[in-house]
Amino acid sequence: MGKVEEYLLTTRKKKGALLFVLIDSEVSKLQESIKLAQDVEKIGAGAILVGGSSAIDQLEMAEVVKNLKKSVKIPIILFPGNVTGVVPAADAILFSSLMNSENPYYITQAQALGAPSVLKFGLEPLPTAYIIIGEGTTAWFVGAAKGIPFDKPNIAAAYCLAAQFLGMRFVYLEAGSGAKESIRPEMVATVRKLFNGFLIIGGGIRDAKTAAELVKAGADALVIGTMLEKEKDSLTKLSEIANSIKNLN
Ligand code: 1GP
Repeated sequence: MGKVEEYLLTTRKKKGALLFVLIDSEVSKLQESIKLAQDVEKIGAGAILVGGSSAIDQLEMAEVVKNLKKSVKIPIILFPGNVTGVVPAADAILFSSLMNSENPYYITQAQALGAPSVLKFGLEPLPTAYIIIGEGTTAWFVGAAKGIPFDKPNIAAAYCLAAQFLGMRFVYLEAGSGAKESIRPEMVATVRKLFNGFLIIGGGIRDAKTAAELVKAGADALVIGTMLEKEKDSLTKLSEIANSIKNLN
């Protein structure tokens, strides 16, 4: 097990569920991204994810990652939507297979194309099953996903069990960036009963109540992106979310 994985598991055990903040290098300018990372670190974010399903500018992303790495102590974890999302200087990468894609490119081919760069850059691969819930988001469209309906927790649980049997230690249940609806706590609870690994939940999480419900249901980490880009007083809201999930389990 690598350093980042050990840090995530230890932090989860000692301090409760983690908050991951997603920075899209194409949405925010470099200085804004650095400031955001520093602010969210102060609030208690456990890691910064860099990526997004439409990220195409590899040079820009490499520059953002390099600078973020110098600016904060929490791990910088790549969250690539394609091989272009594999850049140097990060601590780790969500080395993901989009389990419910209908296009094999997103299940194994992009992974094969990106793996040599992961090795070359010395990135810690976190073996992750990426599973898209619902429809209509960029991740759903770009990844050609057969979105699992929000009200079908057993289907999600079956995918997570399959991921576990395949040796993946992380699952990321994704409603999609800016999703109107976030993953439901019922789905998280159903998955939690079967999946023993690290469970990441993201997409459409904007408030403390939802965050607390998801953690109570069994999430190990929540990903917040759009709320920080779009809402006023977003850092205050992030603090509320951080407080709401403290000491929950
Ligand atoms: C997207 O799950 C992440 O990949 C974050 O979603 O932008 O809706 O917070 P939001």
